[in-house]
Amino acid sequence: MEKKKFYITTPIYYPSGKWHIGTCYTTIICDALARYKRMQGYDVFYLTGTDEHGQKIQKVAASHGVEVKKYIDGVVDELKKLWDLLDISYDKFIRTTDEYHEKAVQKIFQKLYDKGDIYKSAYEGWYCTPCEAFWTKTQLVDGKCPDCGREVELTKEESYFFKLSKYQDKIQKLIEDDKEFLQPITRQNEMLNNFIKPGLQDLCVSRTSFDWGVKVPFDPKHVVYVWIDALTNYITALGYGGEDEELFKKYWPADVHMMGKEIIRFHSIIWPAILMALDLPLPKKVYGHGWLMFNNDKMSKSKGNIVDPFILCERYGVDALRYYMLKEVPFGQDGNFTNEIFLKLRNSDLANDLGNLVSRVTAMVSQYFDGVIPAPTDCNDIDKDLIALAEKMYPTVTAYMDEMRAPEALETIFKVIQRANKYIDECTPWILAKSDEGRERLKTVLFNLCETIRMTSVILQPFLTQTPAKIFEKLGIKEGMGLTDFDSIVKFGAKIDGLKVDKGEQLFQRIDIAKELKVMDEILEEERRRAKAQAKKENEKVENAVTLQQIGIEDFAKVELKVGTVLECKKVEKADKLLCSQIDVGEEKPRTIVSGIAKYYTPEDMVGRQVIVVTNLKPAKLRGIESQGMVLCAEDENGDLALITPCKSVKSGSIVG
Ligand code: ME8
Repeated sequence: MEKKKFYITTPIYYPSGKWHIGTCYTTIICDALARYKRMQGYDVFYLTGTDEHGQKIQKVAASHGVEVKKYIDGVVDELKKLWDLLDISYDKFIRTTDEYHEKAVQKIFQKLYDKGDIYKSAYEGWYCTPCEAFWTKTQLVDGKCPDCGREVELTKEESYFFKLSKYQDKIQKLIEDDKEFLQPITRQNEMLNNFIKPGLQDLCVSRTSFDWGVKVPFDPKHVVYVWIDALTNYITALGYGGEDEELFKKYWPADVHMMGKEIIRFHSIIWPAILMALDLPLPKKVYGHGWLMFNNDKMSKSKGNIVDPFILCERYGVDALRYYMLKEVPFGQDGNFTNEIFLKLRNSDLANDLGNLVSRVTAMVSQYFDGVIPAPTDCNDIDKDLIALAEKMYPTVTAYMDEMRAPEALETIFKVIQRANKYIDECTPWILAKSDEGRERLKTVLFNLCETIRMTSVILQPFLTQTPAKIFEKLGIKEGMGLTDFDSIVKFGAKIDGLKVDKGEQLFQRIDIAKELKVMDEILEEERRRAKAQAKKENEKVENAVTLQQIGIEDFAKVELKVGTVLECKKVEKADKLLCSQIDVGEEKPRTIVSGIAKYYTPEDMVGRQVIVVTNLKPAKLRGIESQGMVLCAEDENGDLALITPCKSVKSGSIVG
């Protein structure tokens, strides 16, 4: 039988390079869903990628003084490393600078133009560059972008327009009639009342004031509006508009477009209208999740929290981060992140509930049955209660995952884990082990516990990508035994007796929270220092880039360079790097010049040497000494420094040039 397909997408990411754990939220939730569906037997296609065109990215690259594509390549590599670190199981990564995508966007634009849904006019209005969004004056809030609150620019350009207004009724009907299309349900009124009912206006879909984008095929001084370029990725990635449309035929329409709530407008209004214009089926669901907040701030500039996913994963494990993200952001609402809640959740759920259960049970199997899981011998009411809960877990979690309620799904699983811990206390294995009769009963108890651990580990696989495999190893479960798939958790009581357990290491070490919070503060301090140094370096780069601009001879002639002879030299007190020299530059009196060369030259090295001096530099005070010029040096990229001297002795004051 042909497998049912499931096509799920994240938005394509701006290559901002500023990744924090909030930006990982969409990919992690999609990953859990994709893995869940794969385990259910669906043929899953999970798409993610990068949104690389537009004015914003062009400006960022220019500020780094780098060619745009080259700059983005580096950032995209970093993003892919991040997804690998987080075990994101995407099937395809699309870049909007991929040639096949650009060509397909041109085809789509042409098609809409030929159909009369795109027409040429002039645009006058407000543009928010950070959001790459157009606004009318009435939509602005206090004259600023209603989405991000930042400054907008008045823009006037000859532009192409998409007839969004033509689709007004159809879009309204879609949102009102198909209750499944836009989720969670609260978003429906938001879109209807704020955007659709007040009237959809035609959308400006081309720009001429910059050129980093897909060129309009029939008018190449225009580039396609970046949101049109970006939204179409969901079909071009499957080959739509290209030579091979097999994947498109197979997977379109998407089952779920997942995104943060700030971009629902684009996905639930503009995107369906484009698809309607292209006569293509609409996605089944557009889901706008809430944000991960840091002290009520969506952005990463949070005070006092580690938000760098690389650091968090390295120190506390990928699963701790995935668990937090999936558990702490409630269905469609915002979640909060603090170092403290993160550590507490890791301790309580992963180290105490799950980790302890596994280590207690494997230790008891080792101690009482030489490490071999015993077969059950009876089944009493306490057993039945545990078994019923474990068997209810899979259908309950599936129902929650169908509604994208990962927190409730995890809560269901952890209730079973907590129930198993309670079961140990109720059954008191350490007392049972003392009598022959008790040892018979103990066989059932330990079998039930191992089976509960196995079943919860099976269903945890889409959420935690590393821990379940470790648990299977501890239980002696190997691939190919049929004990790790969803079919094996429908009924309690798989054939695990006889397997040899291995207690091994703790899954999650308990963390001393007070101590660790201090360590986290130190890490943050170190990060701040590093960021400051990096920013300084970048600024210098930009400054250098400015000075490195070509200059005419008239500019060069403004600099007066002379040969000077060092008459005296001494160290500047309390300044490790500075030397103060008296240098004869052919004037009445020698000049006092302070130079940062003490690490490379001693005062004795300097005296008698000839150097090159910039003699018309404005005097500057260094450590209270007025320096009347600058001695020229060469410095390599390792910071090694050498004085520039004439290669034979010349008269002091000779002009250099
Ligand atoms: O919007 N909490 O890209 P993007 C939760 N290129 N999710 C967050 C978050 C937070 N604190 N911060 C960011 C774009 N995100 C466009 C999409 S699609 C055709 C074009 C989420 O890099 C955000 O909501 O700004 C979005 O889902 C994703 O990160 C990428 O955002």
